[in-house]
Amino acid sequence: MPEELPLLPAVELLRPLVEGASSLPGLASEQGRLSRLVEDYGRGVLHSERAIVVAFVGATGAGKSTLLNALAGDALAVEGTTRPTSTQPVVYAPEDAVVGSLIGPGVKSVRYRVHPAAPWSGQVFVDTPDLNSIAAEHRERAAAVLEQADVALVVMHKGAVVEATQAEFLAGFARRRRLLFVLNFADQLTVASREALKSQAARVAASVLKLSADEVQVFAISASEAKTGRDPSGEWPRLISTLQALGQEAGREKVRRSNAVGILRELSDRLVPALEEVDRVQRAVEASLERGIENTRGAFLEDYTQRLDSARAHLSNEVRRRASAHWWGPAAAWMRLSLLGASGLGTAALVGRRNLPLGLAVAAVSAAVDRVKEHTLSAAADRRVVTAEDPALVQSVRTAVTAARSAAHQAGVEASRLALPTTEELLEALQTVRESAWGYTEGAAVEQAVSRWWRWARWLLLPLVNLPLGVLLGHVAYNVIRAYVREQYLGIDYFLNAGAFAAVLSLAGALLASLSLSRTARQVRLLGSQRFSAGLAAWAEQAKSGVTQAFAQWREPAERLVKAVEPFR
Ligand SMILES: Nc1nc2c(ncn2[C@@H]2O[C@H](COP(=O)(O)OP(=O)(O)OP(=O)(O)O)[C@@H](O)[C@H]2O)c(=O)[nH]1
Ligand SMILES: [Mg+2]
Repeated sequence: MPEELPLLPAVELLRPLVEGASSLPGLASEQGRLSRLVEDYGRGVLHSERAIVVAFVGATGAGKSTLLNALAGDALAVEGTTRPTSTQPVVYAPEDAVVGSLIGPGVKSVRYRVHPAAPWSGQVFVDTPDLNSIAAEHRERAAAVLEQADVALVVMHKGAVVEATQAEFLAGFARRRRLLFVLNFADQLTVASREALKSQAARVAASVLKLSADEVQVFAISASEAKTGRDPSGEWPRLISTLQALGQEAGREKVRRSNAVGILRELSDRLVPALEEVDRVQRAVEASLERGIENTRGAFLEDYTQRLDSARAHLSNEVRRRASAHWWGPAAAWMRLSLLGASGLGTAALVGRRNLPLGLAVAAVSAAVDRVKEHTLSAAADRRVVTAEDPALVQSVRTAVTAARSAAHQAGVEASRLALPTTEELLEALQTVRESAWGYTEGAAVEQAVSRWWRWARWLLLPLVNLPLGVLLGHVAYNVIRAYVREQYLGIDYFLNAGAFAAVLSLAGALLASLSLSRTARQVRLLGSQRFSAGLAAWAEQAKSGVTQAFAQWREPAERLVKAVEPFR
């Protein structure tokens, strides 16, 4: 039973992921290479039925063209004694084979007729010149053609095994492609020197190309002798059967699959360090933003506490007003007033004893003044707490943003990539936090603190204030009844006196209640600061999470790609 192999991911899935991933820092310069890898992958996966593409690679004069001819059983390529003989890649393809992107500028294409009797005909052969012997500007082209081969036959002359210029290219090729090594000129070698050269070649190939020893197969043959049917080393049939196995359907599939897996591994090898690099950048940017924001947080909280302090009078008014709504009895009316309003009404009561209309006038004026004052206080508080902007704070936000930007810049990343918040955005969000904290302070915080006060005041303060008033009321009632019974007349002065006394008593009660509320007003400010502090924390979190999200989005394609490749590692 053959082992179940994981399904290769579709190239349509890989392509956008690779495109997305190539924006990672560290991969920008590899963009071209990465997209070539994907195209290469696509060719292998999509066209696994196509004839295998075999590239002949090696030093000039090693016998590449001769070996090609020997395999195809025909004089396809030009062999020569002049060096170099081949100067451009030539693609030899059977008449019905699809060659597609193999052919391009600087590449010659030749169609050939398949000889059924030939050792290994029917493949697409690419005869390449020695990379050393062609002009530098054509090397790229030759390398690009080679990159598209499924298998490379590395042909070695007696002495030269793998040359430096070839080695670099072949090392890259070997990571994802099948390589076969051919030691040519076996007709000129003794058995001993053949074996010595073969093992030397295997050693060098393994170390230079980073291959394991069992991946390096070296065949000692003579290409020129093979053309005439001779086989001085006896290794020709083994080479042919190895090649034939590659060319058959199962072999082709195996080659293409392992090539595709090689590409996936190479992709992942490039992405993993790039992702680590992004992690490093992310840590640096986030740490810098975090530091900057932490610094501003302390300053903003202190500033807000000061703002609340400056709105102290307004908040005390609010507390008194809310408390008076719970209260019952005549003191409630006084509590609604500020000290100024209360003393105005107190005066009115005293004046009223002598001159009622004047007293009423004083009361009306002081109530009106109190209203206006309250309104002014409230507007001033709004302005001081919410609107006023402190240049030092604006600067501290700007510093935080600039530091994060320069951290990104130092890591070689365009700050616009990272959704770093701007100073204006941060200040705007802060303003919202301030507004909502102020709304809470004026409303719910007052309500909450007053309820707490009312919990004890209703049992202690309320009876204390209302008891003397009750006694006075009882006394007046008693006098009225007694006067009625005795048929005496109680003058208006008596009632005015009693009324004034009641007013003074309730005023005293209201003052007592107001005094007991001073702790409550402090509590309101504390609750307000706490709310602002919580809002600030959320603000900081949001600023940071924007950056974290941007990084996550940036990394996503690369991460998905690495994950898709995981089963093939
Ligand atoms: N004695 C001997 N001569 C060989 C053998 N293989 C090739 N030759 C000769 O070596 C010379 C060079 O062979 P080519 O096939 O042209 O070499 P190449 O690798 O294609 O060289 P370039 O095209 O220049 O890169 C030719 O004269 C061949 O006849 C062999 O196995 N034994
Ligand atoms: Mg040649």
